[in-house]
Amino acid sequence: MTTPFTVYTSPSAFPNPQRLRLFQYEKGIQAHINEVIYDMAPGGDQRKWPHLKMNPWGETPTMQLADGSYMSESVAIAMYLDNLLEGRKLFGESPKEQGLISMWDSRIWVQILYRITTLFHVSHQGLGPKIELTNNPQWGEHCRKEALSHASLVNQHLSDGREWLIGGAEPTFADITLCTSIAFSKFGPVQTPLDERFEHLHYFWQRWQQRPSFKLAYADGAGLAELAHLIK
Ligand SMILES: N[C@@H](CCC(=O)N[C@@H](CS)C(=O)NCC(=O)O)C(=O)O
Repeated sequence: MTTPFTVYTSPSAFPNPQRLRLFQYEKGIQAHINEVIYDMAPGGDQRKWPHLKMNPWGETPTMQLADGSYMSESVAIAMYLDNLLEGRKLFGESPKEQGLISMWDSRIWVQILYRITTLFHVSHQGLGPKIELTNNPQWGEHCRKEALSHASLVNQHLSDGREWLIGGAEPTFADITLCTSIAFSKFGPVQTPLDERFEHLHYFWQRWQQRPSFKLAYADGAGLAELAHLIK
């Protein structure tokens, strides 16, 4: 069977591609997608000209559509596939659900995930000398504090007993962004494990680990010892 979409992507330790990967398993559309996994570090495949021709931003994930055109940005790709393909709508059914999911997703992406990835990039040389150009540990510490203070607000929001950010029985795309933020908060040089700091983020992280989508999406272990049992 030919798959209509090719996604140029990363190992699961990289949080933005991982948002898309967890989305595809949660929605059950993995049969439509052919993944090409890059050597991001130290290889830097995403910064070489064949990839830059597809996405001048030099980032993953980048998706090729059946008509040969390209789309990038995790949210844009996931939203497109959510609207196009059968299955549960992870960006919401009603206008209110869609608004709330977008609200939580923006908060978590801007104030937690982007902060943590910036901490990673400016505090270390994690992607290697071909790519990491800026070293600014003080900025990294500022980002760590911001991520923690916003994670505290999310923890408070989850303290009313709800399982997922907008309530309901199943996770939405905003929950996916939060899940990948927690995973990356534990990664290598970041070492700010949000689930160890915040009780309700701990239960949220445990809840995700029970889901078949999580087990498939993190099947390479994401470089985390606690997920090594998922490696086949
Ligand atoms: N806003 C983009 C961010 C994509 C992004 O930052 N991807 C990272 C992996 S998490 C990447 O490709 N980094 C490699 C690099 O910048 O060279 C999205 O949501 O997809």
